[in-house]
Amino acid sequence: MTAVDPAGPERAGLGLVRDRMWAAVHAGDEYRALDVVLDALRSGATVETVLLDVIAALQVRVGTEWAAGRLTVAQEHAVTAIHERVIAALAHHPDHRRTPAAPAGQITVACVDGEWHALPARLLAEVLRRRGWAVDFLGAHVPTPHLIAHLHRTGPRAVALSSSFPVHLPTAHAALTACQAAGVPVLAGGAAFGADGRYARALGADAWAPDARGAAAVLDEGLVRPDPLTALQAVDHLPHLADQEYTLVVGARGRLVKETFTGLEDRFAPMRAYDDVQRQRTAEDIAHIVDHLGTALYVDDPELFTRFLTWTAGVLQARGVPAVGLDPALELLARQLRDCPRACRTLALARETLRLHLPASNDPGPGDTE
Ligand code: B12
Repeated sequence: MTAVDPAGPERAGLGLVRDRMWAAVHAGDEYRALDVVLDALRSGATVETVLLDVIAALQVRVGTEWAAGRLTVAQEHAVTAIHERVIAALAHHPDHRRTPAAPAGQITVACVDGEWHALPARLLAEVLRRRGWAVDFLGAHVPTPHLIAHLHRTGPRAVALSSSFPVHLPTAHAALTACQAAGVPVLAGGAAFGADGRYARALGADAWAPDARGAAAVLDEGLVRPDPLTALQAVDHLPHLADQEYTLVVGARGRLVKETFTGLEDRFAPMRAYDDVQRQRTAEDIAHIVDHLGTALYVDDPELFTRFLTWTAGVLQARGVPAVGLDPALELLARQLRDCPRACRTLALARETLRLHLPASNDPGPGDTE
């Protein structure tokens, strides 16, 4: 006799909804996408399931497809835009709108300054609303002074601070410390804080959750209001920053990018044939590498840098760009930062990992690199 998985039929049903939704958004058909969602709700799915197990899951798929070179940037934008409009349509749909008579409390949901990934925060905001919270959703890229002014004006129970791209972690640290100094506890979340929330803890957030359901559970339990004075003293709780390496890398960012780019033209032969667009992309890639190096130094975690490099190598390979060009770039950076032991260790670990990671087929052959 075979065991019956009680969640099986629902999982199978959701798989079908995701497939139909993917077909609709991939075709750029917003109306069909909304129909798919409304059908799913009529068949018994909850709005929260649609938000998290259909839309969020497909956003992750968008990322995977784009990284693999199977979706263009424009297609990624189009799919995200349709999802945003479907979320808005659901929030305002007369059958599914939810305005709690007596809200559980006020929560501010905001993205860190510089953070353009608003959709993860939007999903969180909608889930919290449906769980009974009154939510101020401030969207992408919220400058910290404006966030603090908003907190003083509205006095929420907590701030849910969202960040998806790790380079925003130093800014997130300043933002969360400022919120705590204003007496408002911070729940941190989003991919930037690490799959296990390690950077939320390192930066002193009051709490972290992996997803919107987890966030709702944390808020239901309640967060203690931080003592503003303790929050300000905790700014110093990253003792490794005393070596000034982070400050140096951020301060020298422009020069590091420029000299690495120029050096790469000498050291990496395929680059000499690059057209203007490819040269521009290379400069952007180097800038992202320097920014991630700075962030890894800030949180004192070389693995943050290695993860980004491995990801970058995968993206380059999917586009037929020789990822072996990353090694000379890292070596050039190490030379410029030879007086910074933590930076050199971080760069060495990334180079070692890339050597193990890159398949032999990526070798451009003798004479191509010098
Ligand atoms: C759409 C998208 C964009 C859009 C965002 C539009 C928008 N309105 O949000 C745009 C075009 C702006 C964009 C820009 C960039 N993006 Co982008 N983007 C994505 C994509 C495909 C989907 C994002 C998304 O909606 N995710 C889905 C949600 C559901 O994510 P989620 O993290 O699981 O969210 C849940 C939890 O994290 C949690 N949560 C979220 N916030 C919070 C907050 C709190 C307090 C709590 C408790 C929980 C919580 O709850 C959510 C729901 O359960 C991702 C791929 C991916 N895997 O996410 C890439 C991705 C995040 N982007 C990436 C990159 C590189 C960039 C750019 C640097 C590209 C570039 N070269 O310019 C820029 C950076 C912009 C910036 N400065 O912030 C990379 C990051 C890689 C890395 N190593 O970190 C990714 C992973 C792409 C990939 N294919 O691998 N991007």
